[in-house]
Amino acid sequence: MKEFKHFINGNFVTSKQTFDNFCPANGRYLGVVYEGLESEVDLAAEAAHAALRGPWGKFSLDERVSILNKIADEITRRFDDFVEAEMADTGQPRSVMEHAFIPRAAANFRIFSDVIKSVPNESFMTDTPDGAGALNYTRRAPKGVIGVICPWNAPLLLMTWKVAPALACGNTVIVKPSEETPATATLLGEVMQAVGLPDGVYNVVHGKGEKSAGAFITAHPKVDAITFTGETRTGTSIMKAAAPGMRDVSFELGGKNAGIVFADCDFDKAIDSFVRSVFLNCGQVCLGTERVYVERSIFTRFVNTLADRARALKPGDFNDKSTTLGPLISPQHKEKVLSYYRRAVEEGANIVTGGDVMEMEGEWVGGNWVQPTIWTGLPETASVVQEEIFGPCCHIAPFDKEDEVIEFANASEYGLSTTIWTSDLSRAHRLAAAIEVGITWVNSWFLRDLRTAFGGSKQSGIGREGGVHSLEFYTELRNICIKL
Ligand code: NAD
Ligand code: 6OD
Repeated sequence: MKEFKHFINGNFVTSKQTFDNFCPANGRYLGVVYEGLESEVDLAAEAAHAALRGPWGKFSLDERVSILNKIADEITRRFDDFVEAEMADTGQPRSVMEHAFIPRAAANFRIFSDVIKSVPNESFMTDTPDGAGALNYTRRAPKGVIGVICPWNAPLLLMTWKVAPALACGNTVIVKPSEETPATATLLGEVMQAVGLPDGVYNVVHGKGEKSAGAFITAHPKVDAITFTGETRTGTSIMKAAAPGMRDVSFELGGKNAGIVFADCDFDKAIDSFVRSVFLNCGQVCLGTERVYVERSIFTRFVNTLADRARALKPGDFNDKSTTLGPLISPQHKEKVLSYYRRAVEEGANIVTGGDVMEMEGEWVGGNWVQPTIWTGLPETASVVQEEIFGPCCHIAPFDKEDEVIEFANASEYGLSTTIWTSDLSRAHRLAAAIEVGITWVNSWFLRDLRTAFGGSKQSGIGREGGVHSLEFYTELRNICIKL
């Protein structure tokens, strides 16, 4: 039996309470997870605090850069272990793990080692009445102990997207992986031991949210700032928990992203891209497209072609390289997605394809499978068009005018990302300026340059991470004024 232990102060440790971990693709028991409560969070906070004043606090920039690169190397060396662990935890296909999610973890450490090495600090020469002047310059100091609260949908990618810049800037971290996906954060503890990261710099406390490790970390007075990826509702609770002590927060939250397809686009490339943006990771991608708007002249062709491609997706064995569809993360999430499938019918949707559970065979019967689903015919006010479902589904609506589709895209409380398909570059620029999101992709989707600002507008987030933007959150900028 596998045990998912906490990693505190450089050691793997257990605690009294436990919960079980299951594979979402087949319901197989994966092992026992130790649940961290107040005492484990206290130990991790003490260790993380002490490490700031210990050897880690004295690491030179070069030493930090060197250890970040060693972490990336060690993740790459243990690539297969990470792939296996994350496949079992999420049930998602090997191809997604091997080509996207696991390589990104190593890339996250490399990019922030580059950023921290090359970022300049500002300086000003200031005039003074005596004519001698003054020199102002800035230094970046680590913020301290960072609480890192993670979701389950791309566990290692999203966790290292926060841990790498936090360490690059000289902070220490207490990570709480999602209770659904404890494996890769634990494995990363082994990586940290192997590369010789000082004790207490990287800590993992497993557990749940309310009345568990999540709430105890975010409320802990020794946690100086909190970075969180997850649901907007959870973000609201965490913001309240962060208020005492005026702790800073960085949030990557939910989305209800619009995709916009003009008749002049490269149709085949657009379809390929929407197969990914709607169904990748079984639709459990915050950047995924759940609202698609298609110019009326190609609407029927687009709907039928995407539906054919949805029906051709191959669910099942995540180890099989030809598998293209994974399961939902949990029975609870499956029930949530199916409740939207039922609601779509109640709200008057036309079901183009899907709309039900996926009948599976053999060992996969025990997994959380639902059909890839496409609806048309709903009004923009329908809850299925307004609320984040986080499943393999989308609603497709026709549009006639550019202004009209901008209005549709912006009629959302969320503002994470959009994908626009057109060969008219002027139009692409106009739409990109008008749509209220943090990230716009034109003729592409989820094409990442890790130096760019990543984050959401409206209820999709607070702050930006990526490249130098991560330093805004993970460091405290100090100004020094020297009278000459
Ligand atoms: P979630 O909010 O349910 O849980 C995320 C984490 O928060 C988990 O570790 C959970 O245990 C913890 N948590 C829950 N309640 C807490 C509390 N009161 N205090 C402290 N911690 C608490 O999210 P999820 O279901 O794991 O992830 C899916 C959501 O994440 C979707 O809404 C998706 O859009 C969003 N997401 C956003 C981005 C982005 O970049 N904007 C990226 C990935 C996922
Ligand atoms: O690519 C990233 O940096 C990122 N944060 C992706 C988020 C994916 C959400 O599911």
